[in-house]
Amino acid sequence: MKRRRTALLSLATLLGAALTTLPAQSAGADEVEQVRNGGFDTTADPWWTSNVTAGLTGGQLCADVPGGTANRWDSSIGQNDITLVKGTTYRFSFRASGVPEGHAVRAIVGLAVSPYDTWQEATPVLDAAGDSYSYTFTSPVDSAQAQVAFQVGGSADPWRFCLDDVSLLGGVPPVVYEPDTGPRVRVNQVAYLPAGPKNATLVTDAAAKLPWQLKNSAGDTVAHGWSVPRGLDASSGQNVHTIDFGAYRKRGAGFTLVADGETSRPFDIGAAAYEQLGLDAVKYYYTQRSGIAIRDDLRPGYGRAAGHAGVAPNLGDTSVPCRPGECDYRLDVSGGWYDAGDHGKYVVNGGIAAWEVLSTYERSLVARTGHPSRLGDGTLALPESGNHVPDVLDEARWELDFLLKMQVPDGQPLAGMAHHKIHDAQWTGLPLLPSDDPQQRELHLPTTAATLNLAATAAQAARLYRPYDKAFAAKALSAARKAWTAALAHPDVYADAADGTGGGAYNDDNVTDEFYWAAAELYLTTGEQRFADHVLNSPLHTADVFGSNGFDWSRTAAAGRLDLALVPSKLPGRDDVRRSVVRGADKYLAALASQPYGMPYAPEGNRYDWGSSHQVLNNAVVLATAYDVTGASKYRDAAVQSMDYILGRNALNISYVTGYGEANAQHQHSRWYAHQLDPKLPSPPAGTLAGGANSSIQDPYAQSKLQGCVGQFCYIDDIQSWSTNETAINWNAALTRMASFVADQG
Ligand code: 9MR
Repeated sequence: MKRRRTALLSLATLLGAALTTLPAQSAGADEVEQVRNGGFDTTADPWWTSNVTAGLTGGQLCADVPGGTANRWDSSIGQNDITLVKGTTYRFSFRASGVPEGHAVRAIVGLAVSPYDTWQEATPVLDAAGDSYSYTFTSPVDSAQAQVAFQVGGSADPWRFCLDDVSLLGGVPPVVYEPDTGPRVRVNQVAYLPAGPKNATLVTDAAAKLPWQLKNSAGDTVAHGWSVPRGLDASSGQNVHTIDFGAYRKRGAGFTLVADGETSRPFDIGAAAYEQLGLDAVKYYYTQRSGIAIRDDLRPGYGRAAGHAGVAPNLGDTSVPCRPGECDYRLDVSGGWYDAGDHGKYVVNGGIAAWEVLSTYERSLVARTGHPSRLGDGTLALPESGNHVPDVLDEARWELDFLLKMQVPDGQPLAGMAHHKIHDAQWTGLPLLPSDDPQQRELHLPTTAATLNLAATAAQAARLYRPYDKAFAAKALSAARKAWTAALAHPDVYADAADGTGGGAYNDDNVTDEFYWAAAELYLTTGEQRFADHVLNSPLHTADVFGSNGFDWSRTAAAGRLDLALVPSKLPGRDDVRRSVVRGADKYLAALASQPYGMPYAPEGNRYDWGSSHQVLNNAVVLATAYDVTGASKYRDAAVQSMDYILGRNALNISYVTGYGEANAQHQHSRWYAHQLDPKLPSPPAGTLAGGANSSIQDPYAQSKLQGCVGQFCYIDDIQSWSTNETAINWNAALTRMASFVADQG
């Protein structure tokens, strides 16, 4: 499927649904069959086949599918000339079987001609006995060139596919998507710290307080009390109570909380899960690496060939041209981390992600509760483990080396600036292993924002790697200085907002914050007056940089401010800097107190932003930093409590971290953790954060399920939903930093 950035579609796209959904009304009278001869009783007409050997067998169409093809669409069966009417709801159903078992068919309703848009797709895994499948969707378009197709390619071995009873019934009633939110008692499904806060949220219509019981794994009540009614919660549209069981401090596993006749999902009281999460969140980056084979012995189930290492069918990344007409050199920009579920590599997002991973380590060096050994050599099972360098630095180095390669070489126009990004010329489909990507890779024009990301992270790297690799530290610092000078000379070169084909735009027309952040990092590393002057003269130095949406790749001033507060320096007025972080934390503390789900996130107009789960975490980072600065337990408790929302205490009763919590996100949008589309591929590794609720639901799949969603409900754990359910290196960096902080409080 092509991935697109679309504006919100009209209401006509509303209400597609899959097997888990419920009819909203009874069937109408005008249901019209769109498929001809879906029964295959006497003939296969007018079905077409491509690269299969097909014939009628016992009233069904069976096809021998050859092995050795790469893509699903390399072998297929279909019917064209189908007309779809925009706003009409269709039920697409069929019966299918496969031998040997375990092969999948990609069943689509889409455009029969380029660009082959798909409006409904599903990829069920088939068994030998056969099963019936049914999906309902509403057409977002009028088309007389639609097709129904069954794509069966992509298997190494031959197999046999049989199909029957194909139907596309128009005019059926729309269906309403109902997420399965489990028990109404919402808890952190992973763990509460023994000495930490313990809160839960109860969804109930009751107006008056209700009794609750905390039960241990044997079912004995170990604590009890009363809920606090909180009324209507804006973030979810639910009536809720809160439950505080923080007085209970004994360790254990398998606790549940009971209230209003409901039993919560189980959870632990202990710190062990956070020590593991602190590792898994960083281990995530190894399997995001480009340019190196991923070793299966280090990540069982995740081994794969090197992606974009200059080996066909890849067209990159060892010698990548600019887009046509934009430069006349090529760069080796191999390595780095893939940004997200796509194969793109973006300096702005790579920069902030590397910063937050490095800052996790730097915090552990300077904070009173820091334990640098937690991420030390040998902790992350990397190829570099055992080299006497902390593993977290080895991992970040993989990205830093790439960022340095993105700098325009001496002698070229804009020398010293950084190319904004490198990615495929066109969006690729899912699933697609990095090593199978056949697209042309291209460098996009340098920008000031990318240049300052490079300056900031390379400067930070210079001070952190100095004890381990003096040559690299010196190289990084000189690249940072060069980038800074180039950014001053070209202070307003912005990425094109329309440059979103084949990769994200990551455009940002305000780089005052990137200048501030880069100056702060350069100052902290060098102590030089000119960088101090830039920091002190920046309008952002005294501004409130802690907004409700938190910091991210486009709002980077907080990165500078947090480091100026934490990393020792002689900056005049440093106490004011530290106080400003505490004032920011006070705002997040107030937000958390106002939220019955207890997260430090209350976006304006209740509009959850793209990647909201990492914004919750980044707001928690400000709380954590206020604790590091002041030692006041209210900030530590609030930071720790913020994890509850991420790990299940939320309206959907889901943990946004793969592998953590009884119900956790597992289908994040990714071209290679695409288990949902191809059973031979893995799910995302444990410790992968999903983007989370996003009120703008930019992708068609979310639009088909979530129209009209309220705040927290704007999320769906499906691989097609790239606007609510992607994985990304900057988001996992926020998880890295917070998981490490919480582990340190255990
Ligand atoms: O996280 C990014 C979000 O803040 C932007 O609004 C959005 C549109 O530009 O892009 C998001 O980042 C995506 C990037 O563009 C491409 N790789 C996947 C990223 C996560 O979805």
